[in-house]
Amino acid sequence: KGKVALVTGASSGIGAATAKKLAEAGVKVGLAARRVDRLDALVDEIRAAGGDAMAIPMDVTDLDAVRRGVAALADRYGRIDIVFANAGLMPASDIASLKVDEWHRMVDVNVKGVLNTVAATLPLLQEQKSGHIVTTSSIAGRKTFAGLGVYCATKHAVAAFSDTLRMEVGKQYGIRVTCLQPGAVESELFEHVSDAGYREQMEGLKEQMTFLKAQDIGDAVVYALQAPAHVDLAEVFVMPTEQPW
Ligand code: NJP
Repeated sequence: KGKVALVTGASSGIGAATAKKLAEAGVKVGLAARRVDRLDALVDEIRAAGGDAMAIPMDVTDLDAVRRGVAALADRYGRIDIVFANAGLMPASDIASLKVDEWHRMVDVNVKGVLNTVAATLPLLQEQKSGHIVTTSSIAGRKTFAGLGVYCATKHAVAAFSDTLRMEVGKQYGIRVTCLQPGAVESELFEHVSDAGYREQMEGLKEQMTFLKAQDIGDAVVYALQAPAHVDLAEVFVMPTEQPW
């Protein structure tokens, strides 16, 4: 309660649901993404429910823009306690299809976006000697799946980076790092799949099992954040009960 959070990917899915959960818990939330209309609507929704939030229009691939967004949030609320580096995309395709532009986009958003978000916020947390960074990796950050070669590579990178960060900043600065690893969650993620075959295959998964709701991930994030200061839930792996892989 009374803490300040930056949430990237806040315009939909996991980021939006987590932002709402944080606001309900009394956290002031900076909502970061590119779709400003979505952010403004969420700010209104959070305020109408008695919470506090501000929109931070930014592209996580642009370090200067991320720095400006972080400065605006810190100016407004005086500090930042929670950083949820969550923005990501998953345009599935076979490697042999050579959708190189999509590969680069995934590396830019899923990996560089997380690095930029950490780079822009870490100095503040170090100065405060406190804070909690939550990154969104995936079950694809532990395993590999056909059609998701580059996505898996980006999410493995996020997991490796997060664990190293945890080791480096925990003792020295009292900063906790949690790497979130969701299974299948209802969101707009599949809408980025340009390959018709994989799009159909992924949409078909919804017939096979009950996906997690984005709010379920929000609850898991809040749970990790609320752990006592000496407890770091280093990895939070959240699966639909019916998910067989
Ligand atoms: O997907 P979606 P999720 N700069 O599409 C933002 C991971 N995950 O909530 O900029 C800034 O609803 C985009 O905002 P906008 C997944 O890999 C998911 O499921 O306005 N923001 C939107 O808010 C990802 O890391 C599942 O377009 C950018 C958000 O990202 C995270 O969960 C399973 C951006 C995407 O929201 C959230 O994804 C799993 C940019 N350049 C991991 N590009 C799952 N859903 O099943 C995109 O294991 N965004």
